[in-house]
Amino acid sequence: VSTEQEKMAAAEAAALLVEDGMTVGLGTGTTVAYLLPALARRGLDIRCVATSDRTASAATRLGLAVEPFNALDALDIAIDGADQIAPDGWLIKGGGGAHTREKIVACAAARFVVIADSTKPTFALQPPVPVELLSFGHRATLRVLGRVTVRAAAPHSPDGGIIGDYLAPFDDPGELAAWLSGTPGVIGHGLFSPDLVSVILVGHGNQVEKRTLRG
Ligand code: A5P
Repeated sequence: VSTEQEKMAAAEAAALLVEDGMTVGLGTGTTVAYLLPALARRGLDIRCVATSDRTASAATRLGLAVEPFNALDALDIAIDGADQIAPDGWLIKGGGGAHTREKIVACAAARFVVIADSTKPTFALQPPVPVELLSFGHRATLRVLGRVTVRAAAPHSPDGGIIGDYLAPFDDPGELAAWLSGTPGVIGHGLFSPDLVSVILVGHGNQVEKRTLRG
């Protein structure tokens, strides 16, 4: 069974958690790419918001109703991928640079569901940790942060922030998350706390492992 099949299996399991009438946050990435058709096939009456233009266009093409997030102040469920998943539920996200929007959407959702293939769980999170910096004074922010590289391919987020990757090794994701969040000029970072996460669905071969962190 390939990684792609594992992604698809996790995404299809997540699509089954969505019910008629729900407001749904759609994540970004190659795993979410399998979620969108699975959700569209269910033919539910749902209202969606998207964490990226890429997801918004793909969802719209499939017939899902995507609204600007400013039209809603809370979501019933959000479903998204992850780059790394620690045993205690800490995540690293933002490989695709959409982590600031992804965290806002995850936080707005009553249930945040993570979907992944079996390469994503890890014993301990490792750098890089994606960051988004305010453009104003970003060289000074970079100096404070120390080991951050600015992405060459897609240095800016759709909100104009500078996307980079924090590269220094760390032991405690909570401590690093608090320090990054407390540093002026840092708009967002890709460390997602277990407090945000409801369910983690990981494809393992033909099976989907479900871990429930909260109901
Ligand atoms: C996008 O910014 C990321 O947070 C993705 O959700 C994450 O990188 C997982 O992506 P894949 O599903 O493509 O692995």
